[in-house]
Amino acid sequence: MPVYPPEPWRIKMVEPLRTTTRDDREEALREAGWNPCLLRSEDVYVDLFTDSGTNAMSDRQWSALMRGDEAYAGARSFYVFEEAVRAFYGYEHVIPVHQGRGGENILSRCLIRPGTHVPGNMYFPSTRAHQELNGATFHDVIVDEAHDAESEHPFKGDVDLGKLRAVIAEFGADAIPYVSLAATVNMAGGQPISVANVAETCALAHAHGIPVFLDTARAVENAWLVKQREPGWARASVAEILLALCAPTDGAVMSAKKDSLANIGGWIALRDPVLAEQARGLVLVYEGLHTYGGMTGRDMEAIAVGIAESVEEDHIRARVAQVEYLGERLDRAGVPITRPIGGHCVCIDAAAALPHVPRTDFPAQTVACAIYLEAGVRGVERGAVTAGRDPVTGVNRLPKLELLRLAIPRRVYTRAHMDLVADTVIAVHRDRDRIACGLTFAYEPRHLRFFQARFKPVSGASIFDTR
Ligand code: PM9
Repeated sequence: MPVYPPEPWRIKMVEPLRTTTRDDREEALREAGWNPCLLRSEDVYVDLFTDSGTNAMSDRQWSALMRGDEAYAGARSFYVFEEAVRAFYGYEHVIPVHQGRGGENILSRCLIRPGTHVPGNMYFPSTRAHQELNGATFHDVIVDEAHDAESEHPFKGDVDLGKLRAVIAEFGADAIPYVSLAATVNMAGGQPISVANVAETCALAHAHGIPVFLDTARAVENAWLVKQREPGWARASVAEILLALCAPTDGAVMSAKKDSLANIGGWIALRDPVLAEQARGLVLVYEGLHTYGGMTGRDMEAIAVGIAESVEEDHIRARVAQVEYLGERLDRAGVPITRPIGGHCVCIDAAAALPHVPRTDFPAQTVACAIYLEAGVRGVERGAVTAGRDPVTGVNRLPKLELLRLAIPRRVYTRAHMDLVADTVIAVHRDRDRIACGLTFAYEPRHLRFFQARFKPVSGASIFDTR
């Protein structure tokens, strides 16, 4: 059995869970149009749909909520929040937003002009959607290994500098408003970028006058993986590595719903005072006043505490170890997963697991349904459904990775839950030949289609139907 280190917390409050029967789940999934995203959470037993906003707050965070200053303008809580972001991430100008995509909207509107090009280390759906809605084309410049589930490359989030150079050479620096980096890379399975590669990417971009912005949603998890894997960083603290990751970049967009152990919130953090002033102006239009950005004062207080807790080594060690435990259990049982195991999730390589389901019939969405039916475990498709259509040609994108992601909320589930998830996935994989067909769209929304799409089995009434 893989190691499961004890958690550095104990449980003070519980949220009862409802258990369901197979019949209950079949009915719920049909009503949800074969899209686990449309299930009611009461019909889910272990919810690994996302680690975003699903974290358990500490008693210190709950206490901080009581200190929330709900003044409309200039709330004390904003200054507490601002100070925490400055201290731990190292950027001067801190602009609150309601969550990550609020920041993506503002940054894209500030910098992107129609016809421009944004290179980045793999796309993320909401990030790319904002870039495309503002008229840019995204270019994936991540290392090739990131698209290979089996590659053991320790830094699958790294930028391939040759690919970045080629994009700059093809379109010219003037047509590139910024480079969009992420730490860790979610769509590759929570894979880290090395400190050295962030520095090299920034040096190359800056030499052409192109700024670099970092998606820091899971940069603390990235820092922990740097400490484990990157030569020269083993003795540094996670807090020091986090600062080192951010230091060469021009700014960051943050969803505080991830690393920062909060249920809502985010920020844009910048070095350039002129850009910061422009961003504040748009925050006033789209989010709220520039000292709350769509958050309450108590949200900002809870985030400030969460930021400090997120870099505590006992916390981050246990958090990533829980993810590794689940991944190792699946790996040892022969379930194909993305390797190395990432920071926030375990991803099942659904194309490898269900070779008899064509890519166009969405094998990862199909596996998501199968594991829900088996035991009420919810994951999310991260493959062709999430990739969507090319906005210009309308053709379905077919990414190399066809993954079913199991994202683990922080400080929420126990080892017994992880064992239940592992046993469920192993059972579905053992009986995979019983899955007779994949899924096809019954309703396909235009934007971020994975959230609200409805499906039907390609043949028969169920994915298990052999007719
Ligand atoms: N990530 C996730 O489940 C939540 C919704 S999926 C669109 O992984 C990165 C790297 C993310 C992310 C959300 C956002 C958007 C930006 N960057 O959800 O708007 O993983 O706070 O953040 C989700 P918000």
